[in-house]
Amino acid sequence: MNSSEPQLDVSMLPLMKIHDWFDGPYPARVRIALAEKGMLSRIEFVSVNLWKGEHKKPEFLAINYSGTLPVLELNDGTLIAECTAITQYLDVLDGSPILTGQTPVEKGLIHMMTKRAEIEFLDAVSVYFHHATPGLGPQVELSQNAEWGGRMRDKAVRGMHYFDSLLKHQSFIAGETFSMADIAVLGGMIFASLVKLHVPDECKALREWHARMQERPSVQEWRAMVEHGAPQS
Ligand code: GTS
Repeated sequence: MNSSEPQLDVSMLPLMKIHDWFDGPYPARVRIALAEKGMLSRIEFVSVNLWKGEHKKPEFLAINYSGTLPVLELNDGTLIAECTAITQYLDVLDGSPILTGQTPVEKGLIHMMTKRAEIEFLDAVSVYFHHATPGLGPQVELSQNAEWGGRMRDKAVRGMHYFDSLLKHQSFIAGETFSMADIAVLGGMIFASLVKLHVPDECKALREWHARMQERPSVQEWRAMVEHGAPQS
């Protein structure tokens, strides 16, 4: 947003709901985006317990056909799933800071790199978790394919090398500005850490970027929410 444009008074926004699970890597993406925008106070979090398989129950599938978290619920009942779509919605509500790009080129590059972060890294770690580890447990993981999960683990490690190669020449994942694409790779790093998938020592640029990301107030706010622990249910 240009400094000449009026800033949105976030406190005037109606309350919105986010259906998510407090320490999930995908939920982290939206929580970090909300913290970047100073919008956490406008959100009521509704817990969907992944470990109990609540996201696969008919009541939740009516909210999100894909049976995944997070989902944004607006006051009028509109439901927006998919981290990218939610971030895009929040960005249009309040352009400070912009996370999805200002110019057509920035928007295109950020969208591309976010998708790449998902395909090459975050989603691959997720498939590894669900298929080649106990995942969410036998009550939830009803059809596993360990061989495919193992291949996705290898893909995720290749993805880490790819992002490392980019970060040798630029400050952020989609160029010189922090964006939704950085948050998507952060989601991958959060998931990798949960499943103990080590970032290769030689990926120095990726490690340096990750350390820099930990200094952002939004990431610290997210971490504090996680450390606060699971909500009572
Ligand atoms: N493409 C979706 C998005 O971007 O929102 C993926 C969402 C997703 O996979 N969310 C995870 C989920 O619901 C949440 S978490 O694992 O990060 O906590 N996983 C449950 C499952 O059974 O796949």
